[in-house]
Amino acid sequence: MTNETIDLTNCDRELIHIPSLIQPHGILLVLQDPTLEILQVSSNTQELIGRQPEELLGKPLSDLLDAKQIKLIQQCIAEDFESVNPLNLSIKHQNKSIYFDGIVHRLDNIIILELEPKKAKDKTGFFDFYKQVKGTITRIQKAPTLVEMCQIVVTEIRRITGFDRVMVYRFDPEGAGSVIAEDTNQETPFLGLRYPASDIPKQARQLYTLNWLRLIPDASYQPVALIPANNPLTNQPLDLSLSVLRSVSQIHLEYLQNMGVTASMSISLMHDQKFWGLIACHHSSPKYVLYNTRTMCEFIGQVMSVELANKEASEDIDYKRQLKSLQTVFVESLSQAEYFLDGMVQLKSQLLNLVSATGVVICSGDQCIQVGKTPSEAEVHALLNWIKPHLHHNLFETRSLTKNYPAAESFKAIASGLLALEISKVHHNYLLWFRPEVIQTVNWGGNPNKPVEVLSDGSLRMSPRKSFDLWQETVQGSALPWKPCEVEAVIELRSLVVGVVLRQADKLASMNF
Ligand code: BLA
Repeated sequence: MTNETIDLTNCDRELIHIPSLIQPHGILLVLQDPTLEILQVSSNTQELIGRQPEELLGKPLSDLLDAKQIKLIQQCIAEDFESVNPLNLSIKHQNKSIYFDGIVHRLDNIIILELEPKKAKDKTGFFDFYKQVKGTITRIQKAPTLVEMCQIVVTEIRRITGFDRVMVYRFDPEGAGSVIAEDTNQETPFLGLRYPASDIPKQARQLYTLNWLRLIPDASYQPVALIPANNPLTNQPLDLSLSVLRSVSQIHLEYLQNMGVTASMSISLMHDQKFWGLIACHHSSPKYVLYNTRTMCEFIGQVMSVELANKEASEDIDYKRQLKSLQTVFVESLSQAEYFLDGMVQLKSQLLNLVSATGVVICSGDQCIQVGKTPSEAEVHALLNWIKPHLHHNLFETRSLTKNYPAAESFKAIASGLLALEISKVHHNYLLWFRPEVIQTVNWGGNPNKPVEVLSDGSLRMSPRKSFDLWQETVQGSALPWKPCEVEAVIELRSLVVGVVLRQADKLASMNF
């Protein structure tokens, strides 16, 4: 059983954007642009509008919708789709009108129209929407910290939608994630639990950055096929990346069932154009959420995404101020220093404080001065030789050195965290900061090591875990992470110190002369 075989069937490879199936809570129609002839249709039309799919194929859309509605769709096609969705549509069946939210998008030279049934014609307008979200937006903006903002968001989304559980799920740099805010009526909290990166594979993350909201009203649904199965213009499976009804990966449905979740909705959170996390909603019974309500939730997610930058900037504000005043000390002292090593040694306690380190080594030429708790001189020399090819923009940063540099095992207790700065390669000037190991307990929502299943054809697949009960892991060899503001302070220090190094080089050159 090689890793390669598992790789071939792993979660990242599933083509989830072309399942050729939809969820059954709506109808999907593929229309020729601009004639609006029906090219492909989902096979559930009999159940929802009393028409056989075969009898609709090849017909103009006017066979289903009246002239006024057709005109509306034609106008939409000429406009920006996102702003017109949803369309208020109705189809006559046995002298009764069936009302739908029509959600339309373009895919190359075809139009995809999805119809989600609703009880009655929707009369809510912009002002109703505005009234509903206005207070929420103000509260989000006023929240003093990131965590408080997340708490407001989960409470508001739960109030608007009525889900059993609403969470903010934040990704960490490894792609795993933790629940950092929760509002629920369920007994067992998920707050603080961590989930591995493979719970949301790469291609799913990609789709969630295109589509900010995803609704699965009933995870135990029977998928609905498209007729014909392929897009007749391309003879390829229809790309459902932007479809709201796209059928969900079987593995994820199993995952939800194992978790005891019947309905799920998630809203993407983006920060600096990166996928930052999700607002994840669960319900223990089937739950449909109207398109307008979904738009409101999506809008809250977008406002929260914008606010993430502001909240992150105001995090650690006092600490950032402290770092700035330390920098002033460096500017004053270094402007007088003639030699790099002397200048730095005089500032040794400030050097430690600048990044909250417990040890620092100042290297110049073949001399190294150790301050606080650091590895031995010989260990520092060996480490420095290893670091040099691993520097990126003069920096190397890790919170678990043994992962990259196994020789660190012997000194991990005092130096699991390393922040290394190259000041001058030519003059061999380096600063190395260390942080001790902090043994941590990680609370996983179930064992994160996925079981591998052998399928009937002999192939292997990773399967979702069966139990989501608390699974504790003791993590060794890790220090507290370096904060972005600390890394920034070190980068700024470099530009100050480079001046001293140049002065020193000039002085030495003139002495030699
Ligand atoms: C999708 N996985 C998802 C989604 C979430 C999670 C939120 C988005 C769809 C949705 O809203 O339900 C994961 N949900 C979580 C996590 C929490 C939560 C971490 O509530 C924590 C509280 N999943 C697996 C394995 C595979 C896998 C082993 O466990 C693959 C082999 C796949 N997850 C998977 C796939 C999707 C997914 C393929 C995309 C589903 C789709 O959109 O079709």
